[in-house]
Amino acid sequence: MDTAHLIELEEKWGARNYLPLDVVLTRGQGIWVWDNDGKQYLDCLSAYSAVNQGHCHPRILAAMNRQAEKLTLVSRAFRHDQLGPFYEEVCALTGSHSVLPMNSGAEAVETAIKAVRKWGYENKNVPGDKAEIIVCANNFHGRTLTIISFSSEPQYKEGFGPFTPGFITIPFGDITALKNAITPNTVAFLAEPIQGEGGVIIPPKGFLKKARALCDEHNILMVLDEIQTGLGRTGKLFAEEHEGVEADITLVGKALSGGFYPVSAVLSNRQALAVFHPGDHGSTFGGNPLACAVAREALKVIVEEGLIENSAAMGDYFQNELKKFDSPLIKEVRGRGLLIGVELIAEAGGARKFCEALMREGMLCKETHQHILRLAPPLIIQKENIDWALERLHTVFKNAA
Ligand code: IF1
Repeated sequence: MDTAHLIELEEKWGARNYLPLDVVLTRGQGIWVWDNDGKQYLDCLSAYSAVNQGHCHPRILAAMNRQAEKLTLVSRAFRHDQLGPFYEEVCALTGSHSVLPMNSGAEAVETAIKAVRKWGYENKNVPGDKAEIIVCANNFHGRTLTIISFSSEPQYKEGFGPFTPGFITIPFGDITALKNAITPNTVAFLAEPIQGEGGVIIPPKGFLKKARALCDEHNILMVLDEIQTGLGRTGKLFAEEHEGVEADITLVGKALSGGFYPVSAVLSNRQALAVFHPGDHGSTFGGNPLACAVAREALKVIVEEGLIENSAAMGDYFQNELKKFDSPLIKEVRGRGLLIGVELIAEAGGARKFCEALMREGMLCKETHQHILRLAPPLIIQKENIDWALERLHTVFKNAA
């Protein structure tokens, strides 16, 4: 089918809740994707960090095919032979005591919210329906009603009320505000260690560590959303490691499946997940055999192929080279590992047109907010590929100046 017609079909039949670049992809391998006309692109988005292992990774593909021929779904009414090994492996790798598998990132966040509320009622004597969770402005944790209830982005909320109460918002990185927001009813502090959609915002050094100390002091659970930053993206297994912090609950999704399949998980270092009893929570697809087989292999690939180390090394290289750009359009280059934001000055006319220009040059990325270009290639990227990307970026910035 020709490309224009494919786009037409989407526009005619689909809800208009996205405004994608007009590139129709048909194939992916490693860091590369190809469109319907055979044009090749370097993927610098990695499906928002879900394909950290690269597109159609052969090992994960093989694991998925093997499992798909044997058993895909039994529901949690029965046990199956992939679940226990997945639990053990994910807990061993992440140093967790227990795990609860779900499908999407938003479901993992919702699960954590339920867990910390119940934990608070059972362990802190918080009066019924009074639990408070402290969150950060400029957050992104997903799209469900409860999650958008504490979004600070008007567009995510407008028209969707009424909202879920029980959330208190502080400025991201403001330890005094966190301290002042704590009440006897506070059960948890929920944050992204680096705000991805927020514009690749790294909190002031020491913030997470001080937040950890406050949580300990006031018997509050620290919940870190590592759905985007986790599993090697920032050059560590988890971004929290950059500050030597361990959350009580860590949320993972996206790359947990290498992009093959929605798999998410709530990882618990304390007894927060112990509040769940049979019947309290669940999901038809959560923890299914196919998901577990895919996730097991996706995790092995991250470790055995050295993707965390490569992310750190290539991320440093990419960032340093970007910092050498002397374009007047660039306000700041920042990031950790291969989660990189290039903030443009307001006069640059918005990051979207840079994404469009880069697409014409054979590079796919996505703006975040109006002025920030996000660069997040698969973690398997090599130096020569980054040099290739830098050339394209040079051309686009030169033409735009
Ligand atoms: C979309 C953004 C990224 C996330 C964090 C939870 C979730 C996400 C830190 C929810 C999801 C996705 C959602 C996707 C685009 C993408 C995104 F721009 F919208 F914000 F990555 F930056 N926590 N982020 O980043 O996970 O339920 O989607 O599996 O189009 O909404 P999910």
